[in-house]
Amino acid sequence: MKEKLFMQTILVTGGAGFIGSNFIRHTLKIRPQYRIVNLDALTYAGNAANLDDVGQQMPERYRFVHGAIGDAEAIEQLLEEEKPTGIFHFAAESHVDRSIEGPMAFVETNVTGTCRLLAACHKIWEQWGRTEDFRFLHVSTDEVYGSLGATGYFTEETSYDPSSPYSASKAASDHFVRAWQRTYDFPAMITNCSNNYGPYQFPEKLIPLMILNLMEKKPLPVYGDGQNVRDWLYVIDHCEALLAVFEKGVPGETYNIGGGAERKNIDVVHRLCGILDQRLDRTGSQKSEGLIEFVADRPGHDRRYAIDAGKIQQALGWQPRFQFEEALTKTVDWYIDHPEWIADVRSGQYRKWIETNYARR
Ligand code: NAD
Ligand code: TDX
Repeated sequence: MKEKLFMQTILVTGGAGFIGSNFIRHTLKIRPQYRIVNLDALTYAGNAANLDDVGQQMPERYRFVHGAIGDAEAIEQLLEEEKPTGIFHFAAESHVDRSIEGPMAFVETNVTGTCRLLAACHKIWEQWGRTEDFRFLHVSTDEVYGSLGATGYFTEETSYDPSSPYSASKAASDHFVRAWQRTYDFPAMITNCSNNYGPYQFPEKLIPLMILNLMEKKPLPVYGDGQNVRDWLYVIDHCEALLAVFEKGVPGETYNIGGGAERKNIDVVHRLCGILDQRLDRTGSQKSEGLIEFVADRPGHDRRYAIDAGKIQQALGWQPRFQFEEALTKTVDWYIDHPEWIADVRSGQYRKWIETNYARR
């Protein structure tokens, strides 16, 4: 992609969620050439307050638009109005356990929603005369590859073999993105990354759930035998990898992004107990390990994920900068330092904030 000397607008979908909000905050900090429009439907996982300070500090570089990726007409209108040079597509239903309880929302948002977004973007890109520098970056997951045994890594050539309704819906969305690229030459790229952790993550995912439960001295539910392995990626490393793909990646290509930090769930939980005990001065009988409870396993629970990130490292020069133990401690400290964020999320107050601040387009 050619370097541009003027300010460019990029469109982010799902920017009020965990990764999207970190992406917007970090990108505005390290890339002065970007202005960001954030389109988010504000589902239970969207918290517009995640970017409240950004909106106040740089209103000229950040715009929030309340809307859904499935609303093709609104998307087309927004594209015409903003003329973005690219799209980072984060918006999704993202939690595996919720997909087991209610799969249809995952089909509607991740599959149908992504297709409607693709169709709208493709239509407008054609109207613009197939702008050469336009890029559509689809943010996906390593869960599309299914489960690994004790050895081996996911590469970009690994066959798709999703286990949960969530991962099946993400796999379907990846196939549609590829179809739009191959059929219409639409300049799309796909990234498949491992488990992210960091600030602003909704406390339904393992790490923030355990941190909040530890702070509140609640039980720590570990599924099955706790021996499942995840490859942890600090969210800022992920954001920098996405920028590298957007700026230097090749349309039609897929890039795997991993943190190179494979850990068993039970080891992550023990580590969190250690960090929280140290931070909250819990010693002797106050120590947190006693809160660990092994509970029924997740149905279809993938045993191990591990990413081979060789392609993005060699082709685009991206490497993770953060070590797991150091970034995990940084993450715990962020939650300890943000009691209001936790109180709003725990009480549901963050939803009321949204209702009073934004009206649906
Ligand atoms: P999240 O659940 O925290 O946020 C999702 C955001 O999308 C929310 O702000 C929500 O309001 C918004 N959204 C949902 N439906 C929408 C719709 N129809 N239209 C517009 N906005 C909508 O998710 P996350 O953890 O930040 O994940 C972001 C993306 O990264 C997802 O596509 C997910 O599949 C992918 N991913 C996440 C991880 C991870 O560890 N969290 C790992 C790999 C891939
Ligand atoms: O309470 C829990 N106890 C537990 O043992 C929870 C919530 C999870 N787990 C286990 C299940 C997994 O082995 O911890 C591991 C991580 O679970 P999640 O945080 O739910 O993540 P995972 O299912 O691995 O999926 C995540 O990474 C890939 C994201 O939610 C996805 O959006 C992403 O695509």
